[in-house]
Amino acid sequence: MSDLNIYKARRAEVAKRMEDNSILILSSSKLVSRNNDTTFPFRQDSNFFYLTGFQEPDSVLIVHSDGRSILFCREKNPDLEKWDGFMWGPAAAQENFGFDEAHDINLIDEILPNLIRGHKTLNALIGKNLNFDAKITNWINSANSMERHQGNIDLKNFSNQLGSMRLLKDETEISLIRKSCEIAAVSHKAVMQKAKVGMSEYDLETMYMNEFKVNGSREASYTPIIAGGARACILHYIDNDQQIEDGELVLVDAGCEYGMYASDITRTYPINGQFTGEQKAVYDVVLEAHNAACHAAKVGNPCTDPQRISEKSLSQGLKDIGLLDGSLDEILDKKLFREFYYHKIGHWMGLDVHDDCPYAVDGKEILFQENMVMTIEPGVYVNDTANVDDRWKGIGIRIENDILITSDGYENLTAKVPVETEEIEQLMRE
Ligand SMILES: [Mn+2]
Repeated sequence: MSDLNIYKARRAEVAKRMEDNSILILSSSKLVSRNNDTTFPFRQDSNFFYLTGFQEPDSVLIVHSDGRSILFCREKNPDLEKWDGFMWGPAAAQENFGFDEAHDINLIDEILPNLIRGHKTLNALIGKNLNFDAKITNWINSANSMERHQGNIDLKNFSNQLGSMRLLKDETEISLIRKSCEIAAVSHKAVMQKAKVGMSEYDLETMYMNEFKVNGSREASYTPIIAGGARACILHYIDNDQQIEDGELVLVDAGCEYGMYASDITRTYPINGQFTGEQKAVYDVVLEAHNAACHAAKVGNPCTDPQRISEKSLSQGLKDIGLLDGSLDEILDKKLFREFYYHKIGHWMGLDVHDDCPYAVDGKEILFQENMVMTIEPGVYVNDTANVDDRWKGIGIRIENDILITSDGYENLTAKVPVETEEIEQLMRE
C-alpha cells in the first residue's frame, strides 16, 4: 500500500469504529517554545500522524462516521515559507494526503460549529491537550446553540478505540520498528565496544547519539539515561554528567526514532569490562527474570503475565543470592521484592516509546495478539537504604529488549546487542 492509502485505510477504520452520525476530532502538535525566540524541534503528535501522515503544526483532523475526512491546516504563505520552510496549504494537502476537504486553520472557529451541529457524538482524545479540550467545548456549545430543538452533542473519549487500533502493528509499522531497533542495537554494541575507564556519562551519551545519527536515526526516542554506579538506582536519571569510576557498572537506557517509530534498549555493563562477583550475581537474577518474562509474552496470554512472571523469577533469584529472606510465597504476598524492583516489566512501543495504547479495556486485560510490540525490562536496584550487606549497595541493573509477538511466540527485535555477562566481557575486550 502506498503511504497515502495506509493513512486513508486507518481513517476508514476509525469511521467504522464510530457510531452513526458521529465525528472524531484530533489536533496536531504545536511548535513548543524552549525559551525566548527558540523552539524545540517539531515532533508531530503520534495519533495525528497515525491517521494523516501530515507533518505540520497548527492542523486539525476531522473524520466523519460516513468515512469522509477533513483537514484544517496553515494557508500557504510564500513570505513565511522564506523563514519557516515549505508548507502544503489546504489545496495541495487535500490532494496529496487524500482528504475530502481541506480548509485554512484560521477559519476553524467559523466552520467547525456548523460542521458538527446536529451530530450525535463528538469523539476526541480528552485530557491530552487542555487548550484543545477548551476549544472543543466552545465549538460544541456554539453548535448546540444552533440546534435548539435537537439533542445536545455527546463528547466522548476515543482514546481506548484509537489505542486499540495502534496496538496491532501493520506490515509497514513493523518494518519501521524493526529498523529503529536495528539501529539502536548496532549503536549499543558499538559504544559498549569503545567504552573504557576514564569516560564520563556525558562521553558515553555523545557516543550513543553519534552512533544513532551515523546509522540513520536523527533523533533519540527519549532522553537517554546514562547512569554510572549508584545513580542507576534513580530510574529517570538524565543528568548524565558524572564520571564513571573504575569498578562501577554503567546503566544505559537509550533508543532512537526511525520513520517516527521508537526503539528502547537498556544494557548495564562494567566500565572496566569485567563484572565483579556481586555485580554478576545480581545481573544473572535480572537476566533470568527477563528471559522468563519474554516467554510469558505469547498469543492469548494476558498482557500482564510477563509482570507476574518477572516478580516471581526475581523474588526467587534475590532469595537465592541472599538479598531477600523468607518463603517465596511470603515475598510475593507482601511484595517484598519491591524494595529492589520498583517499576513495571515493560510497556507497549510504537510511534511513542511508551505507546499510547491500553493495557485493559472495559475492565478486561488486553490479551497478547500477533503483531503487538512490547518492551521487557526487569531491573534490580540496591539502594543505600536497603537492609543488606554493604558489598551489594549501589548496584543497579536493568536489561531491556523490544519484542514482537509472533504466531508461535516472540521475536527479540534488539537481539543484536550482547546480553550474557560473558558475551559483554568478550565484546569489551575486542
Ligand atoms: Mn522502556
